[in-house]
Formats: sequence, C-alpha cells, structure tokens
Amino acid sequence: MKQDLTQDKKLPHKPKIIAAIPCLNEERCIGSVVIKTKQFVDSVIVIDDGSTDATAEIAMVAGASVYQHGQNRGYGVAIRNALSKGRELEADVLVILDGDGQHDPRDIPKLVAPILNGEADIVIGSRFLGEINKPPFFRRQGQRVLTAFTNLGSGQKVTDSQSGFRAYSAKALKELDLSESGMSVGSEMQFAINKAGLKVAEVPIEVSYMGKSKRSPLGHGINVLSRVLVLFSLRQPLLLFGLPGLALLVAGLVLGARVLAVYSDTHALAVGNALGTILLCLAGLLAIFAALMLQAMKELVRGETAQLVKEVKGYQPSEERGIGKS
Ligand SMILES: Nc1nc2c(ncn2[C@@H]2O[C@H](COP(=O)(O)OP(=O)(O)OP(=O)(O)O)[C@@H](O)[C@H]2O)c(=O)[nH]1
Ligand SMILES: [Mg+2]
Repeated sequence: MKQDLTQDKKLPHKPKIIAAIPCLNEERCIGSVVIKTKQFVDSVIVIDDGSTDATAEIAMVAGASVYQHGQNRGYGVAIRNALSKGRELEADVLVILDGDGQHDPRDIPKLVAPILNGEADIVIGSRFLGEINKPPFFRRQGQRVLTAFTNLGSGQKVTDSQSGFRAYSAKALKELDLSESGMSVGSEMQFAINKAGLKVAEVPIEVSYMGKSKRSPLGHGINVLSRVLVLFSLRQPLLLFGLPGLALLVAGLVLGARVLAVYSDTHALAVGNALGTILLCLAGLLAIFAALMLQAMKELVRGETAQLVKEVKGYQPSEERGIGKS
C-alpha cells in the first residue's frame, strides 16, 4: 500500500509523486526496486537505455511504465528524459533513484518532504551526511574529489555531487536546463541549480555496495572530472585560465629579470633560465588569451540569449496584433 506523504501544507491538491529509474542492464534488481518504490509514490517509470537483458520486461511486470531507448544513449540522456517525463506527467515531485538496488526506496519520504513543505526545489540524498553506511574507501575518496571540484566550479556547495538519488519539485523540472549525456550530468546539475537560483536541501541516505563496481572507478572519475573542468572553464574562464596565466607570466618576467641581471654582471647568457623565461611567458600569454576568448564568447552568448528572450516575449501572433483582420 502507498504511504501517505500528504502532510503537505503548500499544495492545494493532493501532490502527484512520480519515481523515475534510469537503467542499463539491471534485470537482477529492477523488479524488486520497482515493487519497493511503488509503495512510496503514485507511479514508477523506468528509462531503459538500450539494455540487452530483460530489464524492460521485468520492470513492466513489476508495474512500471517503461520508456525504451533503441540504443544506449548515456546516463545523462536518461536523466534528461526522466525530467521531461516528469514535466509531461505534471509531477509535483519527481524522485530519481538507481535501478541496481544501491538506494533504499524507504528513504523516498525523507527526500520528498522538504519539497512538499516548500523548503527546497531539489533534494539530494547524500551518502556523506550522518553516521550511516558509506561507500567503500577508494570510491569515497574519488567522490570527494569530484564534489570538491564541482562545488568550486559551480559555486554551489553540496556534500555529494554524484548522488543519483534526488527529488525535484515542479519548478525544478521546469527550470533545469541540462545538456550532458554521460555520468557528469550530476555535476552539471549543480551548475544549472546555481544558475537558476533553485533552493537545495540534502538529506542522509543509506547505500548498499555489495558487488564490484560495474565501470572502472578511475576511468569514470577522470571522465566526470574532465567534464567538470570544461563546465568550470565556461562558467569562470577568468578564474580558471586568467589567474594561472597571470601567475605564469609574472614568474616568467621575474626569471627574465634575473637573466638580464646576470647578463649585465657577467656578459654571459644563462641559457636554461632564458629558455624557462620564454616558456613561462608563452604559457602565461596563451592562458590569458584563452581566458579572454572564453569570456568574450560567454558574454556574446549571454547577450544573444537575452536578445532572443526579449524577442520571444515581445512576439505577438498576427491576429493579436490586428494584422490579417478585415
Ligand atoms: N539509462 C541509463 N542508465 C544507466 C546508464 N549507465 C548506468 N545507468 C543506470 O544508472 C544507475 C547508476 O549507474 P551505476 O553504474 O550503478 O553507477 P554508480 O552507482 O555510480 O556505480 P557503481 O558503484 O558501479 O554501482 C543504475 O540504475 C544504472 O543502471 C546508461 O548509460 N543509461
Ligand atoms: Mg550503482
């Protein structure tokens, strides 16, 4: 039986709570995850991303609506499709959780409550809050590094940037604008949250790590980190490239001054230091150039977007403008 989560004071009607589960070859766990999840939500949808096993069939038998991608399009695409299904179905709250049994559906009420109470637009289930089960040591360190970079780059602080267990309000579903297709979508979401000014809350969740990781944690970490750096550089080019560029240029100039001082004293050229000067100055100038180019592009895109929004807002269909009437 579905648990009643309607202690809600903000919504005038009974809130519609939908769960979405992105899946790739999860036939082993998806049946029980769907059945357990159904107890806490109004309906469950499974985004099957080109699984080659019986994930879709089992999810359907367990009572989920299944949306299938003909081929594997990536975790990020599945998350974006889950958000757009949530919008389409007019969910008041959309909960997304993993299909491999690592998340405990009994935590759903904890994630949903801050949204129903109007305290948050997005609630992240954090594996690092409270004294509960935590991921194994090495994965924990990797996740901490990714969270540190994502926090720094996005300007939005959370304790678990990589958590796949989250709840979204209708406002968040409308305003989140994402484009990443891989596992970096969780990090990208932090940039989007900050940009849209959405309210974030975190609640502690249980996780169970029984089997081996399905992907190489190192490869996965490097992949997400490189995407975070790209997002960071697009958001704050002057900070990421401009500052280090300036530091390299100053170091080059200081070294160059030493080369000149030695030359004026001894009339001998310190070849190593001279080469170092050239390299440092070149690297510094390149980084500063990259920062300025990226900043200019950012401002150009921002200006064009603002212009487009103005045009769309000012647009009136011909009938409303009185054109075409006799
Ligand atoms: N739709 C879709 N889902 C995916 C894809 N890759 C993974 N998933 C699902 O996303 C959820 C999280 O993926 P996992 O591979 O478990 O990621 P993880 O929990 O960070 O890594 P592990 O520690 O190895 O479990 C699971 O439900 C997967 O089935 C994908 O390419 N597309
Ligand atoms: Mg997993």
